[in-house]
Amino acid sequence: MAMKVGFIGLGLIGKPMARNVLKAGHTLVVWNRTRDKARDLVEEGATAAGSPREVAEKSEVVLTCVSDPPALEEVLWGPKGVMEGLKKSSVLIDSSTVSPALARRAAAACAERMAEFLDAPVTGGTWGAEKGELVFMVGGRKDVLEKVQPVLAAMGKRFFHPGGHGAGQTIKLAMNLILALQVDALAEALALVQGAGLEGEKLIEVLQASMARAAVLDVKAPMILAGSYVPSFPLRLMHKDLGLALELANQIGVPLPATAAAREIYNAVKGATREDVDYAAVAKFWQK
Ligand code: NA7
Repeated sequence: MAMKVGFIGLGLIGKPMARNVLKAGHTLVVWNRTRDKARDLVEEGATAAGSPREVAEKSEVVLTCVSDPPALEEVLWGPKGVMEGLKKSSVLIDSSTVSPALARRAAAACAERMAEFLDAPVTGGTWGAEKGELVFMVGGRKDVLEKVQPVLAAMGKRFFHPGGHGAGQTIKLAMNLILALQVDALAEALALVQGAGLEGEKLIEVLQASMARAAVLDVKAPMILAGSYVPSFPLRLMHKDLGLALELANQIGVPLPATAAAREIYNAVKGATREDVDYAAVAKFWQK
């Protein structure tokens, strides 16, 4: 069933997601802060809106995928924001990674407008977004998730529903905490092995045949060994996610000591690196 879909935030993940919505036959209205990024989608059949409000006015389903909490607040509540135009019975789906508290605030604002909300962060990176094979973690009502399935199915292959509003974001922050620590641990172990005069590849070979085998090894170990960090998932966003995990942990009184230590390392590399790099660049902390 074709739906009227709006998409706000055409970044590394957002744009391929929006393109797949269009390819699946839905009507697509788009808005991006830097307008040029919408141009190719318009050539492919989307309509460019002048503001997030206009996107909302023209859509049954509004998707947002922006960098961080301030960016989401800006597109939802800023001047000409989504909340000014959101239609009754429409569904706002946020695929940015933000705090569960912000997700619940967005859900409450939608409810005031008789609209529905789902927090729906994703995993799978640009590769998964391009293939339409993202994995979604969805917080909100199950019947709303079912209602927007025709749209989500264009972008993803698996949909988990861990609970009510904010649950998707909670799971996403927990997952990214693990990825950040895994890559940090890999970088630290490589520093040990290389510092002892062995080739890093020797460690990777053994890891791949051991209990320590993990998917991040396939993608991130070659980056670290080559010292080449073209962003697939930028370090600035992983740094943001670690901050969000610690913020949540502080609110609910759960200690996350390893995450706190890792965030300091990501913070040091972020502060010392001018270009946009992948989070595997955390290894630069040990590379002199
Ligand atoms: P990108 O490629 O950094 O894209 C970020 C997007 O967010 C991009 O469209 C930005 O617009 C937009 N953005 C950032 N700040 C604002 C403000 N203040 N107002 C409006 N729009 C804004 O990120 P990804 O696509 O890789 O990731 C998106 C989310 O998914 C993020 O939460 C990840 O953690 C997961 P721009 O083009 O810069 O004008």
